[in-house]
Amino acid sequence: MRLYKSRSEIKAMRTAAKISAKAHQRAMRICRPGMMEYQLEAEIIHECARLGALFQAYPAIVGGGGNGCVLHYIDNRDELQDGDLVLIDAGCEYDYYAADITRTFPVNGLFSAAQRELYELVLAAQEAAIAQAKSGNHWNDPHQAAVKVVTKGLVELGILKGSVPKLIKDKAYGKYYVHSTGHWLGMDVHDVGDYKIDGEWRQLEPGMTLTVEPGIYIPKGTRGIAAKWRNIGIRIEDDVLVTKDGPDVLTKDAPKTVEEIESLMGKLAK
Ligand SMILES: [Mn+2]
Repeated sequence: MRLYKSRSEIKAMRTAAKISAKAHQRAMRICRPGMMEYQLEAEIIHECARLGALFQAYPAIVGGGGNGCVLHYIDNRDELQDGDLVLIDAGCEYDYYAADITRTFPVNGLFSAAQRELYELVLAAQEAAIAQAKSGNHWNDPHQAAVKVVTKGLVELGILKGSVPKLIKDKAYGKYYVHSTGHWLGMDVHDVGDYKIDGEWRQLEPGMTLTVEPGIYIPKGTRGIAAKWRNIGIRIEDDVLVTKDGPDVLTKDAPKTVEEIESLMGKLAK
């Protein structure tokens, strides 16, 4: 029952998504080097509460620099450094329904060349994955689409070496892409429902809602790659409703292109 959302459930999820997207916008607008991670968390909570969502769906993750590589980092107690990215995974609950959004953006408002290259790779992977979140496809199709884009991109950037099909087969991307691409979303942030039926990936059907959230994580001590790639954790996560007309991105109000982010943060002409 919880896997197939009714019209009123979708309405609540849309509201949770819209409020959470506004909270991410607020964090981007306010972020400055020298702020503390918990101060951005406070801005997220403030904006959600201001818009009528008094509860977060889960503890917010606000990780600057290498903290963005720690998957369930909720300490949120470090200072945000000039030149680093910050990863925020936060969403509110509205009428008992959850939103779950991740955005990654530069603390100072401007991506470095290396950050931008990796960011645009994750974004391309996410867009490819979202395009596969459609009725009739299987649960794992978005993940496979993301893996393909990430692997090809990491080879082009010189971070992985070898043939793309072989690297995919060997799961070589797994060194940097350390989780899967999503989960069911609803009353719980990781909602109930089977991902496989009789050992086969389940088919996506209208009314199902899932997250699409590829990421690339390159911690400080990573060996064998150029220094410019290190200390970078990037994840981009949206909430998608499967409809008969294709994927409906409920969280599209949270900026995610480089231009949208730099413009909102005041580094590009409006
Ligand atoms: Mn998630």
